[in-house]
Amino acid sequence: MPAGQEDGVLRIGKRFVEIHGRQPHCIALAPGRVNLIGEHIDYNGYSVLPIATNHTVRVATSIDTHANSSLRREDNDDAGAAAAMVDITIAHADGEQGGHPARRITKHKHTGVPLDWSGEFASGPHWTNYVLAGILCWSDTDAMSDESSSIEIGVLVDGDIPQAAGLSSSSALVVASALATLSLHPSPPSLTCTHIAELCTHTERRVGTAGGGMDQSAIMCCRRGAALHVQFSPLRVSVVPLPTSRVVFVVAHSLVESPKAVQAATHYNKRVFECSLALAILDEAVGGFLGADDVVRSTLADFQRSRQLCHDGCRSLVRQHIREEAYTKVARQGEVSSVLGQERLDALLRRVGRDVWTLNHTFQPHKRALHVFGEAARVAEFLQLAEGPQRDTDATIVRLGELMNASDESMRDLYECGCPELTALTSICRKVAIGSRVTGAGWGGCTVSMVWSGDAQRFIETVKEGYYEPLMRERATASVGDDLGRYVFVVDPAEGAQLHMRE
Ligand code: NG1
Ligand code: MG
Repeated sequence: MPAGQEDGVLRIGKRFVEIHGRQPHCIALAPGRVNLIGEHIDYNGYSVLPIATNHTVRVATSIDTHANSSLRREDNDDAGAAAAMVDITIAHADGEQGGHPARRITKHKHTGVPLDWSGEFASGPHWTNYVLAGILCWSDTDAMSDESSSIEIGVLVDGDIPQAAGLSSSSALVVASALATLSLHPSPPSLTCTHIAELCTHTERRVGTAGGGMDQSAIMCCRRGAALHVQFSPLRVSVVPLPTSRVVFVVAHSLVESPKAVQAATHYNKRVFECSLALAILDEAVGGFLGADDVVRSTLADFQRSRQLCHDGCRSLVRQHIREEAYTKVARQGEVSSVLGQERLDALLRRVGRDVWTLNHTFQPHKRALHVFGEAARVAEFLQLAEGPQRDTDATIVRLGELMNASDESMRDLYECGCPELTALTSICRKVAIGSRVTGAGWGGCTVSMVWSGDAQRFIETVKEGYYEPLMRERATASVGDDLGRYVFVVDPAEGAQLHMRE
């Protein structure tokens, strides 16, 4: 374990005892991730290319089961009746002052009635929702549903992944929480890293975003010094070498936070809906095969595969069949519910949430689908070059940079998930970088730039002078000073999540 991480493990172990009054049984570490290319295409079924960062979320847990008879009386439903319960206490090392208030969740088990956790997530965004989602990876297991015993789970979270920055602090929290409660699973050794990633992807949707599986896969399965090619349906991962003898990847935070769960209905989930709308229109154009369930389950990648088209062929179909002008909710020719039909619309809204319908009035399937097919083509080319015999040559590296820049432009212009600060930041980054783009969902957060190794320091200085210093002056904050290293840093591609069991 790298030295910094060892300290983190020791620290969380000590704090756990102070806060929960007992030793933790498990400590799990999960890294952040930076996506090099392939944005907003995982939920469309297309492969992506992330790396794990050196930041981690750490989750320590203790899990105790008590036979029913030893239950504390005051915790019971009706006085005297020994109802088995699940009792979860989640705390953060930063505490309330650090914006992470603790939370206790108790649930009574009732014979024959499965536990319903939806209310816990419906009470609004709370940082602990990600922890609960991670624990609930295993909610169908005996330990959670067995009515003959109560279960008490203590959780403590610590970590240093910047939040709401597109570096996946939320998924890291889900994955670390799932790993640290792995013993709730009846047969943990049978689980592979992709299996856990799939469970985590599924469970994180409880928090409210209809995400793809990139983050959880990267966080579980990444390997040191390399990128991870993540393919979907079925989920597969493979390690991709990077030209790291020649270039470094540098992250720079725009300092604009993008709280994805809070804005889901108007930002992220709306995009998921728009892509499904594009799929339904394309499907209609070629014969209308997709029923209500299929339109939820199928992706634009499935469409491409089933029609045996190349990416450009798909883009031509988009231009031919999906009108450029927005599709509106109101009844007129070509409006959304008549395109989808009520049944398919309802099925889609069950996936992305009704608020997507309530809070939005226009939808842009044309632009979104053009981004998706274009981005899928860029990932394919990036991968081919990164794995090809010429992978360390100047020409290849310059082309990888161009692909990153093109990805960024497409996110800004077609997917419309940028913001003015990100536009300013990437253009400053490109003064030195070979290529630079927004990483993660967008609307704020971080950029990732590919920089010649010898230029790393000049890159950092340029971004400091061109972006952070003017921003600090504008915000009347003294200076960037010691914080610079938290805003802009070279990523040394790290290993995926790890679990430490304690005696
Ligand atoms: P971030 O950057 O963590 O918000 C989200 C999704 C990914 C992917 C990217 C965009 C989750 C957990 N993560 O990531 O699946 O779609 O946006 O490429 O929903
Ligand atoms: Mg996230």
